[in-house]
Amino acid sequence: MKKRVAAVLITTLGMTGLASSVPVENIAATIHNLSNYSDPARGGTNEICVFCHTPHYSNNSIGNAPLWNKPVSTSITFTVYGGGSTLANTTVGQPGDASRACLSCHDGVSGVNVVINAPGSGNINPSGVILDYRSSGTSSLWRMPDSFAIGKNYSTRATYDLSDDHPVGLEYIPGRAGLASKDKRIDTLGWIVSGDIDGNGYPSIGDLLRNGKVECTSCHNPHVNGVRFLRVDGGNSGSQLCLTCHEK
Ligand code: HEC
Ligand code: HEC
Ligand code: HEC
Ligand code: HEC
Ligand SMILES: [Ca+2]
Ligand SMILES: [Ca+2]
Ligand SMILES: [Ca+2]
Repeated sequence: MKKRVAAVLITTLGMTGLASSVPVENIAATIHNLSNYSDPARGGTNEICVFCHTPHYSNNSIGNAPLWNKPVSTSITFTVYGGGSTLANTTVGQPGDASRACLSCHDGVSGVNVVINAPGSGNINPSGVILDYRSSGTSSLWRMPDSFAIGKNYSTRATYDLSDDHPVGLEYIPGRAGLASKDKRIDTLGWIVSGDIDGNGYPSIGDLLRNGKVECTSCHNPHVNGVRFLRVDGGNSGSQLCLTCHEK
């Protein structure tokens, strides 16, 4: 009898989506709180969002990166995964805007400490104002260390190289590479999404895509206080992140 009650309870919780928790957005507590390493006395700031977003004079040439406060070179050509196609012959294009936003720090070339609109009256420059970060002061760029510079090739150190990374800038075609339906529900699997992007009424794989494509923000959420900014609770434990899309 007791067992039965427990089973009913679990089912009810599962139905309301409470059974598995989703990661919490609390950027202040993460390594993306760059203000922890920025000294206002050396031209830095105690603001958090400003390293990526600004209320005014934002970079509106880059979609899917809201109120973006960094210069982003959309003209740079990256070496892409698989020479431009996967085993299943899906075309791998240049990284989309959402990925370019991450790469504006994670390419290993651009300054992590460069913004368009710095805190305080004025101090705006579309090609970049330098803020203090990890004692850089305001005259030197602080570039991403190798192990976080996704935009480089880890072995050869070639720049603008995404050939050694999970493909981005490619369409999500269910069935290929064991990919699940875009309508698969994922909050119950511990995922957090950034809105009902595909409009089907609930958190789904379609909400992970940007213009129908896999980008950095499909797997990561830059505000989440969790393992490697991954969108799923507990990170890739048991490869749950991979298995959500690839039913292998
Ligand atoms: C390290 C860079 C970075 C920092 C710092 C950052 N964000 Fe974001 N933010 C992003 C990116 C990239 C996106 C686009 C995410 C996507 O496509 O899912 C985004 C999206 C958003 C969105 C719209 C989509 C959503 O997730 O709701 C809001 C609102 C937002 N950020 C608010 C903030 C606020 C407020 C702060 C400071 C407390 C902040 N962000 C700090 C990178 C950052
Ligand atoms: C404003 C610059 C900036 C932007 C934009 C940015 N990051 Fe970061 N990110 C950092 C810094 C700085 C670190 C820490 C590097 C270090 O510790 O030396 C970091 C670390 C990380 C880490 C490693 C976390 C860990 O626990 O090891 C991941 C994953 C990450 N970022 C993903 C992303 C993704 C995905 C995006 C885009 C949605 C993004 N970042 C955008 C600056 C940025
Ligand atoms: C298909 C999912 C997926 C996509 C797409 C993806 N990542 Fe990741 N990323 C991961 C996982 C999983 C890890 C954790 C790897 C680990 O623990 O070694 C990770 C780790 C990282 C790290 C920490 C370095 C490491 O491996 O320890 C950074 C930085 C990062 N990602 C940035 C990015 C950026 C920038 C993009 C877009 C160009 C991106 N990621 C696209 C899944 C993804
Ligand atoms: C958001 C969904 C998503 C997630 C999460 C995801 N992938 Fe993928 N993956 C894709 C898509 C889309 C493709 C392209 C499939 C195709 O059409 O060939 C792909 C392709 C691949 C391929 C085949 C590449 C080729 O050359 O054919 C491998 C291997 C792979 N992913 C491994 C992983 C691993 C490992 C993880 C977890 C770290 C992961 N994926 C997480 C969407 C995802
Ligand atoms: Ca200003
Ligand atoms: Ca790379
Ligand atoms: Ca949805």
